[in-house]
Amino acid sequence: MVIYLGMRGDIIHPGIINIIREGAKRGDLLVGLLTDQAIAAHKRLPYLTYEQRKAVIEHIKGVSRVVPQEEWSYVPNLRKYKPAAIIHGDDWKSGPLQKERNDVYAVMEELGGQVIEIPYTSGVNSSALNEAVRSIGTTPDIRLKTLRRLIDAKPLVRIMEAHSGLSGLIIEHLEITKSDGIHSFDGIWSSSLTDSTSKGKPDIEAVDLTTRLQDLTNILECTTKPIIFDGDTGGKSEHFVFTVRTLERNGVSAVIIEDKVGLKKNSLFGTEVAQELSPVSDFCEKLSAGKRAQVTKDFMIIARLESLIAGFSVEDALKRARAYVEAGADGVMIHSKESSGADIKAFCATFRAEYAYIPIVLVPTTYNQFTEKELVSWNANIVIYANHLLRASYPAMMNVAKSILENERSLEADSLCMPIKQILELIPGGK
Ligand code: SPV
Ligand code: MG
Repeated sequence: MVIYLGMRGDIIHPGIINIIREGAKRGDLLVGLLTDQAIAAHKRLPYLTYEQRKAVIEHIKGVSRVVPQEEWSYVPNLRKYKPAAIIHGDDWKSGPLQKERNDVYAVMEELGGQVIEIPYTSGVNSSALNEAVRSIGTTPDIRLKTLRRLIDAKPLVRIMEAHSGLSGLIIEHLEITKSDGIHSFDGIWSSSLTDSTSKGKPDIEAVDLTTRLQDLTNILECTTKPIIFDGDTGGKSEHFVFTVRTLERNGVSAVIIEDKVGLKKNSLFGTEVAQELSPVSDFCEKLSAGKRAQVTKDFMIIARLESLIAGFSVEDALKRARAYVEAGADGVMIHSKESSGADIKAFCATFRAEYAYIPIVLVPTTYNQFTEKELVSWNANIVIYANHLLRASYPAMMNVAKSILENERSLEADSLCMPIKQILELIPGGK
């Protein structure tokens, strides 16, 4: 008889071996291995890919067969494989898996099968193990690949700007629990605007690439999540190929370059600043040179369309997007200052009708009334919150500075600040 066991299979510990042994004693153990898609809607992506996890699990003694479990719920697979029993640790009687447990009982009763609950192996704390894995960090190779995995696994990949190690740590660790699971940021935007602003410099490619990369190193050193690098215009093709190789070597997942020429100016400046677009063929040549230069197949070069910023039409953006995809772009970012979102929405609809699988990146700074669910309905794949942590930090610092000036002491400002004890504990190893 067939016994079903659903699992993530990322960290193998004695508790898992015990449940496999118990299952195998009772029949042929069918492992439903959760896919990236099944996990991503509820939790952080596993460290290993589905294929890597499968290769491990199918070689564990007692496992008869491994099949994908494509949903968080066990129910679809139980209906599909109709096992005689499902086996699970009894820890799901309380906590976040209670609903899944109730659903499993209902479907097994319907199928005339059994639910076997095995006492949870004490001394094994999977949250602690997960935390330990996180503290080991990552390798450039694993980090680099994660962005493509996330794009495949999630309806929308949520990226937040970091301009320092500290802001990177917020993105790395912040998690909130909502009714549909744990929400967190999936990755990091290395923004030219916030990086240069944090140095008191204008966003005009004045902070050179070497300095940008030094700042990026601070973020790389204290985070594991994938990084998308704002490559400005990419410079000349000859320079861009070096940028691509350097980013790739460091484990950055993607670079976005914009089709502007002349002195680069931030796209969100007022209309008084004229923005000049690159000739299509020059930009295509730069994209192709970058694609030829990359070593892995996973690194992504994303073409950023500035047509709407420079006052051209959605049709112009589409024409350019077609050419850029033809030249090898792995994705497109469409930008706009328009607050209604109508131009972006129109672009996305036509682009997606023509290209079913090329990722669309949106940066809803000016049209921020739309929720992530709405952006998904427009066919976006990645959302970038491009400057918010930096913009939040400035007024916070300003208030404290003003309070100290006004009161001629820091007592009143103290409640606006993080307690000293907390800041000492914030960075691991700081004590
Ligand atoms: C940045 O964050 O530097 C960007 C996005 O390029 S924007 O500022 O919106 O142009
Ligand atoms: Mg920028």
